[in-house]
Amino acid sequence: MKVYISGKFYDKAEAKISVYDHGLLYGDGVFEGIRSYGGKIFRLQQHLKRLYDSAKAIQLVIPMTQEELAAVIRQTLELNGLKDAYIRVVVTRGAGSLGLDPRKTSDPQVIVITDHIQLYPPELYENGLEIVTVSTIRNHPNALSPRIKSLNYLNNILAKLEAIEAGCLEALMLNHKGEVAECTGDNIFLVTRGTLRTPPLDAGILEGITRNAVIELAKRDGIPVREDALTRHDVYTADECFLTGTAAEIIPVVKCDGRVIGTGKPGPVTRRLRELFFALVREEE
Ligand code: PXG
Repeated sequence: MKVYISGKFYDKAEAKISVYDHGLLYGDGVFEGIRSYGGKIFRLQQHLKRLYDSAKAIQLVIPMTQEELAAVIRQTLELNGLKDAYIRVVVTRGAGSLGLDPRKTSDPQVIVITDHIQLYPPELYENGLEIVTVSTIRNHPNALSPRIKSLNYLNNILAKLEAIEAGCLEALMLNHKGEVAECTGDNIFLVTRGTLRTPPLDAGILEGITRNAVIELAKRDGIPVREDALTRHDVYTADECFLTGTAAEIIPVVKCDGRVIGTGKPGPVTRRLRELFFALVREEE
């Protein structure tokens, strides 16, 4: 597998960047996770927009245009002969002297990795996942905006560790107001009496591209959608629950904090949206 780093392709084992890169030293950088299905890259323009917006928010100038980066991503997929792939784009602040000051860096690095990803065992997509609310709250939006997809994922990793400690594969994270925010790498949806509900962006969440696609698909299919502040009580008493993310796609949740959600089996709305989603990714480019 070849990896692109700032203008050149390297074998996976040779793909390296400086230990002085502030991406490594401070998590100073941004990234995207993107999927391609049958050679079609799902919503590439939206991923690039989010990447460039994240970079703008941390005053990082990506040293190529969105069009140039799109071309590099396509070239990397082609070189690796990949049609169904997970694409990781990373932009670091670049190597510099020690000390936080981003002005003491030069050469932001642009990295494109194309590979496969299997986040959860296939049977969980059939039977549903169990999640647990963790004590680590999602980053306060006034401290580090969850809208920025930065290289500093410790907030989410701390939550993931708590979930694993509790015997679950995913964590439900609340925001600073105690409302439901999102999971460590996925957005959350509920179905209550036929209405699809998901936390609004001002709950302090990442604006997931899969989230937006699911909202669109539901509306087009005549399913009412509400972006509402949600509580854990809403999760416990929902008829259905599922998570969305590029890596996880759409995965049903059947238990939260020991409470069985709905029938304890993936529900009809979740199944329907999964079908519509997999049809969409195959047809859209
Ligand atoms: N919330 C957070 C905090 C995320 O990191 C999503 C929601 C879903 O967004 P998209 O645009 O993908 O629908 C993400 C993105 C992983 C992993 O290995 C997950 C993400 C990113 C990188 C790695 O689980 N999720």
